[in-house]
Amino acid sequence: MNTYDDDNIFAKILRNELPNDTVYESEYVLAFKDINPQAPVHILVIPKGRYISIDDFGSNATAEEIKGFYEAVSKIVEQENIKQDGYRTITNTGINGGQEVPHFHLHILGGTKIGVMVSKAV
Ligand code: DGP
Repeated sequence: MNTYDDDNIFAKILRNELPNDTVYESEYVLAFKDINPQAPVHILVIPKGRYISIDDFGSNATAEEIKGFYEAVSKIVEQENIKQDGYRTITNTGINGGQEVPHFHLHILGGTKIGVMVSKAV
């Protein structure tokens, strides 16, 4: 997957063609509740730019976009009251990573103890 797919679900959400439950928005990111939550707090943070994966974002995003992304994460964990007790962030990438939506996104999971880091792959 080397070319950004403008028809992916998160691109449609960014264009307001699909609804979402927004918890935070800035010039650089949109953050909304995962449709299939795996924890009491399960938020997806996505850059507004067209990036497929974390490595695409790291290689091609501007310094402002990268800073804006991580500043948003800091604000969201404060806003959602999960900073004190902790939380997990996950970014799935490509086939082996189990990425379903080819627009870079960070899962933020919290509100309870999150289980084992990975299920056994083999
Ligand atoms: P990943 O496997 O890392 O690509 O996770 C994609 C996540 O996106 C998955 O947890 C479910 C979520 N998701 C898929 N479609 C939608 C949608 O239309 N709205 C919202 N809010 N979340 C979605």
